[in-house]
Amino acid sequence: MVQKTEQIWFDGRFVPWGEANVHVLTHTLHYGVGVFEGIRCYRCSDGSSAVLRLEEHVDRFFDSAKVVQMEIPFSREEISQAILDTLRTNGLQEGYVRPLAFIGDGAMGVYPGDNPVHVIIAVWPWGAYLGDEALQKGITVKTSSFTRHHVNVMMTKAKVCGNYVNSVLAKREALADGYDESLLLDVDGYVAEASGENIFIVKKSVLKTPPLGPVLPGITRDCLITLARDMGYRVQEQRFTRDEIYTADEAFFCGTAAEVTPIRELDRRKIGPGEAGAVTKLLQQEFFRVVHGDNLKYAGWLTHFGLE
Ligand code: PPE
Repeated sequence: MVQKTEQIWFDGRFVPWGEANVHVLTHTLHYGVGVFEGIRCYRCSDGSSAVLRLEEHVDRFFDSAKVVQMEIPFSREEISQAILDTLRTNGLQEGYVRPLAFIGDGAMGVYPGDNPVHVIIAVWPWGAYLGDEALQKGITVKTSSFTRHHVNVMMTKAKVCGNYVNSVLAKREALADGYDESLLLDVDGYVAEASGENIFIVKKSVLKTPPLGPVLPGITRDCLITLARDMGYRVQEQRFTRDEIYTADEAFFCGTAAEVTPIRELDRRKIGPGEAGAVTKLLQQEFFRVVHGDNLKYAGWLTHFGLE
């Protein structure tokens, strides 16, 4: 169960958590055209709190809306401010932020007509997405029987609600079969991403991640490419196949919710020695240092805010 906070920002006003409701004929509920973001805020070691890469998340939110032709009735600045206000109002020092834009009720039928676009921002405490042990020891993964979207079936660069039906199918299948997470291949059979994470592999100290074809342009992915290169590793954005993961030295997933999660097993084959890899652990450590404000080189990735 999600851990409730007090207030949800709803079209420019704060509404108590329990009263942030919509009509059952909300267009997005029926047809899936809505866009959302997932953002983390961290408690820094100096006692302040900071949102990680706020500007990039807000930009992607507006880009996603543009792709599906939704007009968000607020400016980027207003949404950024509202995110900080929602964290402050709820006194949340560390947690997750979920902005969502959706098409309200009015016309029914696929064509949304002039139905209003609403925006909500909810925040809640959210620990390790796949469990604390996952961050330490790594997870088991199954290649999904579901294929990731073709780039011309869904708009894969946009974080659209409806795109996630594919993720839910894959995740349910993986959990039902006793794995922690699913790995989806693209329509050509190459590795794409997980249900809610991007993937990297490491072989002989070279990192590889699939290029931005059918995968979400992950902001954590971008952080890690930068960090890895700055740490002196070669990083290739290149297609690879599932058997390259079987024989990689290391593999890991990354995302806002999942942070940096090692993969210890794919399809019952151990990756390397079957535990979190050395490069993965170094990157994970560096990522956590950065998000907690302990590496000033990346201070620009953090938007600090004070609690009321
Ligand atoms: N791929 C997918 C499909 C995806 O959903 C995410 C984020 C990523 C990659 C990584 O993107 P980024 O967060 O910008 O690094 N998934 C979000 C939703 C997870 C959920 O279960 O809800 C997230 O991590 O916030």
